[in-house]
Amino acid sequence: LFVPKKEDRFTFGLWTVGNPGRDPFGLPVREGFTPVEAVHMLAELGAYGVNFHDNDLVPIDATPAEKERIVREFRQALEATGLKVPMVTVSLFTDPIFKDGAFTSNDPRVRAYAIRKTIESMDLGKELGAEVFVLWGGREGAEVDAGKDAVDSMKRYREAVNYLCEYSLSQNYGYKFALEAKPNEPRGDIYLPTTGAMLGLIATLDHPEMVGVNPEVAHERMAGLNFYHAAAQALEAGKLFHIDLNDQKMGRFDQDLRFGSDGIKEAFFLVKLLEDYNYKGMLHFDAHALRTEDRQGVVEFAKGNMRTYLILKEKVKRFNADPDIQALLAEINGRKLDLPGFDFKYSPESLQALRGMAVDRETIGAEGLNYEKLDQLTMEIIMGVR
Ligand code: GCO
Ligand code: MN
Ligand code: MN
Ligand code: MN
Repeated sequence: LFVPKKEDRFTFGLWTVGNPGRDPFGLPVREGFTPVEAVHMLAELGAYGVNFHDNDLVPIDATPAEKERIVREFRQALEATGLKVPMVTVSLFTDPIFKDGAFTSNDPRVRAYAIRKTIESMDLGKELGAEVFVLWGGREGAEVDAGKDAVDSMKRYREAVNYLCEYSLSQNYGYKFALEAKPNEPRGDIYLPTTGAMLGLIATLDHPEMVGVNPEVAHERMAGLNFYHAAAQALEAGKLFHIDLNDQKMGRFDQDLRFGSDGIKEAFFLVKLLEDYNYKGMLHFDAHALRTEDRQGVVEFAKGNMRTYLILKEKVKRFNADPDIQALLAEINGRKLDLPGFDFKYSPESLQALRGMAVDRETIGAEGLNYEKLDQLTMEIIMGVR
């Protein structure tokens, strides 16, 4: 029970299980899993794939011969285990050249280098079969607004994404780009801080159909937002190309906690959204094992993410099949209330019906909605007594 299978489409970043437990205050506490070790460990646990930033696999200063050897050994591990690489991304934040941004840097040399580094990552990703390319603008932001014009930054960001779309088209790569928002960390303020902001930008691109979002639980919660709502908006817009699952306490530093380990109720509604609406993309865990853990703890962490998803999926089934809950929902949501001549679509006739409609404000305003009971029943499902 709750044992992950390939069909569950669970993926992890090389940077997640590879994390040696370094933080801004402390040194590494363990050996992170190398790319080849990560592939074997994750395959054994039943994951579907691994994703990476260019430099999680190939160091930024690798020679062509080193790169060739690293990619060959990685590919052999993939072939031996059947693990896939569904998504690739690019580090535009680690190297000092990106200290004031990549696509939004004031320095055109940095912007050009960032685009070149990204297209080289796209090439690498294609070699390994990736279909989604994530762009997380970790350094695209500012602490000193006097130094960077936020309007220019939007124009530069758009220009870069347009360039990348054209490149993908020119090479017949067929990539879907997924833009990942985050409000802050590592910058004081990151541009395009929320999934909603990304959706707004996408509509202004040359090829909006090629670009969607990669929302992350922790990032919306850092901004004090409801992640389930953000993901729902993206899904409804046909833009949920990828998703970063993890967990986070509101108002804290970027925690990257194991999925479902903090906000279990929101995690439940997220899983319900993804399952009820048949999300077909990857279920990617962008989380890190706690710094208290050794390598065995990292394995437990990886298992725990997937297990929690599968448990919540089972809870969603229970919720959807619960007769008391369904009866309540039918009462709350499913009442057939006829509004003669009016159907929420504008026409002169519907307008006339709307104007003439009798509305009993006081009766409607006084109706109880039974949400207390519904919410308690939901909690009892989650807590495991229903
Ligand atoms: C973070 C981000 C990153 C990105 C990754 C993919 O908070 O550090 O979530 O982990 O997801 O860089 O582009
Ligand atoms: Mn994150
Ligand atoms: Mn993080
Ligand atoms: Mn992420």
